[in-house]
Amino acid sequence: MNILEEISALLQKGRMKEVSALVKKALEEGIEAKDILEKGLIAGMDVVGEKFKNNEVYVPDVLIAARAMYAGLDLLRPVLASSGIKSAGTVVIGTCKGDLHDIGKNLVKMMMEGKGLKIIDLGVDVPAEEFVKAAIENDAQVIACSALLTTTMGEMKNVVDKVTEAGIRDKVTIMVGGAPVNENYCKSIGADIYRPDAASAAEAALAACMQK
Ligand code: B1M
Repeated sequence: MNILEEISALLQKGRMKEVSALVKKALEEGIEAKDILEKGLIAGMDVVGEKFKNNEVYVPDVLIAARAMYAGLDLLRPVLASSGIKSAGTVVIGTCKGDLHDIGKNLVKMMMEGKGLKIIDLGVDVPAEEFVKAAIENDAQVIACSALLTTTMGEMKNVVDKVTEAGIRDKVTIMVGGAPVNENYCKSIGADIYRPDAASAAEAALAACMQK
């Protein structure tokens, strides 16, 4: 097993300290930060995402793996920034106005980061206007809205309307998700993508960024 495969394997087990040490070692050995990111950290997070989708691992496993990913990312970030490597795309994410549930949203965010996307996390209780403002300011390709309450998913329609009003509808893909949301709802409000879980949401966001 080479060092990048080792990083991937340790990340999958959530071994934060070892991931951090091996990322440092890989940098010292002159391995490119981009390769450490893609073939080590992202590759490991992809496996975790797939297992999570198939119910082979659960929320705590993903959170622990994500913590290991962040430990590695912290070391790579300055190197990636100075080498001018661009992220795969930008996603504005948040939980809709009135809604304080953020565990699922954070999982989606972590999986997206694991795909090499830049994430602007607006947190919880986010009104439609804030999604649109952040998308414009950050030149985002995707707005990702999470809702866990039937009483707050309506804000997703407002996001679609505000994006249209702002004249950026053709520039931004609107993704929706969360327990009460489904494909029919997504279509009925004119959003673009519904995904039921964090791993498939991250895959779809990456694909959407590539198309824009
Ligand atoms: Co609340 N809560 N809660 N709650 N809570 C639910 C959602 C509920 C179903 C419980 C129940 O009644 N059985 C119910 C909603 C009913 C409804 O509207 N249909 C409910 C309620 C009613 C409430 C309050 C109103 C309770 C009260 O005060 N009377 C209140 C509302 C507060 C508010 O938001 N304004 C409330 C409060 C809370 C806590 C604060 C205590 C806490 C949240 C803590 C936090 O998030 N920081 C909480 C919790 C933990 C839950 C349950 C138990 C768990 C939710 C969760 O985190 N699941 C939930 C019941 C349940 O689901 N069993 C419940 C794990 C998480 C990984 O799943 O978020 O679905 P989920 O995310 C998944 C997918 O949905 C998807 O990917 C994730 C991972 O694969 N996904 C996306 C999520 N967002 C996505 C976005 C995407 C794509 C995929 O693209 C953009």
